[in-house]
Formats: sequence, structure tokens, C-alpha cells
Amino acid sequence: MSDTDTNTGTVTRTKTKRPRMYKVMLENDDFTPREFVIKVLKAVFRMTDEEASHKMMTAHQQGSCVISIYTRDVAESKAREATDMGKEAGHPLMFTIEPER
Ligand code: TYC
Repeated sequence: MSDTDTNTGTVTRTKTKRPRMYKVMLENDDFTPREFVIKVLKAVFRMTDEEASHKMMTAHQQGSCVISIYTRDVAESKAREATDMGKEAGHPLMFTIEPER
């Protein structure tokens, strides 16, 4: 952080704060087929079959699972894209976002 003041009484600070990051969460439900959840995770979040299966099972057993962490805009658009894939196929699959910390 650097400050400059050229006798004007005005202090200018160089912005160095990192943006708040957002978690994309996968929510469990009783209806979406397991294989479909895996397909969405691979397509939208570029996971391997193994990673996707593991995340799906974590959400299935615990109720939800952190998928990844992004800036707000990216988290919102990934969560929407993934939720929309479910909706278009007639599944109630839900991805949500929540701020980190
Ligand atoms: N619980 C679903 C079933 O038994 C599978 C599932 C897993 C759905 C994870 C959503 O986030 C989810 N068919």
C-alpha cells in the first residue's frame, strides 16, 4: 500500500485488497441421478470422473459439498450454468454460492 500527498490534504491509497471470494456449493436432493450430477461437474467445473464422483458422494452423504472458489461474478455464472443444466433435463439439482469467511 503506497500513499501520496502533495500538500493538498488529499491522501491517495493504491488499492491492493484482494476481492472477496465465493464458494460454489453442490446441494444434495433426493431425485437427481448420481450419473447426471457427475456429468454436470465434469462439464461445468472441468473435473475428472474421479473428482466428480467424489464430490457427488460427499454432497449425497453430507447434504452439500464445496465445489470450488471463485470471484463473485464467476461463482454466480458457474452456479447458474450448472443449475440450468439440471433444470433443462428436468432435475431439481441446485448449486448455490456463499461468501468465504
Ligand atoms: N441423492 C441423489 C440420489 O440418490 C444423488 C445426488 C447426489 C443428487 C448429490 C444431488 O448434489 C447431489 N439419486
